[in-house]
Formats: sequence, C-alpha cells, structure tokens
Amino acid sequence: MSTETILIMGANGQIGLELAENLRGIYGENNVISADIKDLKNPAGIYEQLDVMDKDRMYEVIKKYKVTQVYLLAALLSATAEQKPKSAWNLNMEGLFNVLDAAKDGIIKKVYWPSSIAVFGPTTPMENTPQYTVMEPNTIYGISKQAGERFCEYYHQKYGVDVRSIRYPGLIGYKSAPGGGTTDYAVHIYHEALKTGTYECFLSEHTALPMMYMPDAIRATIELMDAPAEKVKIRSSYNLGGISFDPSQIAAEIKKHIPDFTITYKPDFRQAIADSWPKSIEDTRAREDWGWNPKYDLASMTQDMLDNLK
Ligand code: VAH
Repeated sequence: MSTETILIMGANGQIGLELAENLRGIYGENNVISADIKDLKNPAGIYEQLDVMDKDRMYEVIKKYKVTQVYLLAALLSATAEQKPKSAWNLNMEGLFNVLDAAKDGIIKKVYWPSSIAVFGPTTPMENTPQYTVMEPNTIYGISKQAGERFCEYYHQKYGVDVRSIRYPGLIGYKSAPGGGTTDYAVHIYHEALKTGTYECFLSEHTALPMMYMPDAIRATIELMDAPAEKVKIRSSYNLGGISFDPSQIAAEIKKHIPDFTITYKPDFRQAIADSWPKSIEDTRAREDWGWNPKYDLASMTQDMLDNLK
C-alpha cells in the first residue's frame, strides 16, 4: 500500500493523460487523483473538477485525499499564450504560486512543475544549448516559464520546498492530443500521414527543434521525482535533450513507411516562436545528477507512432 497520494492538475492535457496512466500503474488506482478544469463524464480513475486558480478548492481536494505530491501540468502553451497573454500569465503563474504555497505551508511534501525549452530566446546559443546560458525569451509562455523557474528555485532555497522541474522539448505521443503548442506539428503529421497521406506544415522545412518521444518524457519525469533529494541539485529546471529534427527530416522518416506521403509548408505565426527557440539541447547535468538516459531516436519513435496509430 503506497504512502504517497498524487494529485495531477491539468490531467486532461497531452502530458497529464499519459502521466496519470503511468503513475496509477506505480502507486495504484486509489493513490492517484486526476483533476482538470473540465468535468469528465467517464474518467479513468479518481477524478475531480478543479481550476488551478481556485486555491480553496485545491486545498479541499488535497485534504479530502490526503495528497502528498502535486504534479502541476495546467498551463496555456506557447501558441495560445501569444493569443491570450494576460490569461496565460495569470494561469501559468497563479497556478504555480498556489501549489508552491501549499508545499511551503506543509500541506503537501513534493511538487513537480514542467518548464520548457521555451525559456530560451533568440540570443541564446541555438545548438546544444547548455543548462546555464543567456535566457531572453520573447514569448509570453517562455517568460512565464522563466519566471516560474526563478520562483521554484526561490521557494526551495528560502522555504525548503521540494519542487522538481524539467525543461521539456516538444513532446510527441499517440495516446493524447497536444493543444496550443508550436511543436504540435510533429504529432499532427503522423495522424495526417495515415489519414490523408499528406500534411501542410505550419513551420518551414528547415526549422529544427528539440523534441522527445512521450515515453521518454514520462520516464524522465518519474525518475526525477523518484531521485533522492540530494541528487536533485538544480531546483530551477533541468535541461532535457532528446531528438532534434526539422519538418523535412520527420517527413523523410515517415516516407520510409508511407512512400507516397507528401508534405507542404505554409508557415504561420508559430514560425516566429519556433525561430526564437534552440535547435538542440545539452543535458549533461540531468545525466550526471539523476541518471537521465533517452531511449528513442527519430526512427524508433516513428516506427512506434505509426504502429500504434494504425
Ligand atoms: C509548446 N509543446 O509548443 C510546447 C513546448 C517546447 C514546446 O513547450 O508550446
């Protein structure tokens, strides 16, 4: 019987759905509570309707289930945040403060909060971007993630809060749909390749970005949260590398399985966001501190995506 009870806020999102499934497998159905702003008709497992901005309601849920850990995944991502800047800032920041304060007040023991490679900006070195470097994000989402990292480190240093974080690259999976991201093309392309045999990409063909297959990202998250506290030396957020590719390269990999697949390019407002981000990430500290080691490359991810989407 696990002594840990986990609350996942933003559990209906791209990461949340897969993370909840994995955490239920580890901690048991009754020790993982999924929560999100929408009510769900037939959720998998225990579910509560919860708005991260509603601190009282969050405390109610934490007390009801004796929650010990919170994974805060609720946020507005890069593309949506550019269209709703104030709502994105409020949600991304207030949600984080509510959870960090719960840990500071001793209501919960451990916090997971996702950052993103969006914390880097156009003046950051673009290839093999290091853990510590110039960070001048010029997107609302990136600014909120940079500020969030500063508060995570502050709450750890000043109040001893055990908050842990990863700068996710673009995440690709088949079990859940992405929403409002600039890297979402790398998920849509697989669906369209199977459904219509062609894909119109909203980024230009040589826009390389750091990406990761969802099974690797979920494993990294759980490995970081399971690591002994003294090994988690970085309390802002860890760089996490994975795969780096551009739309022409993922299209070429798909064509190995679907020879008639075609791609066209029609860059939109998300091109400027992608242009401000690194092309690849260096993650030595995650490897040294808590043993991070990615398993998937573009070929094995494409094989697994197409096998599971067929
Ligand atoms: C986005 N998928 O596109 C997210 C992620 C690095 C990208 O943060 O906004």
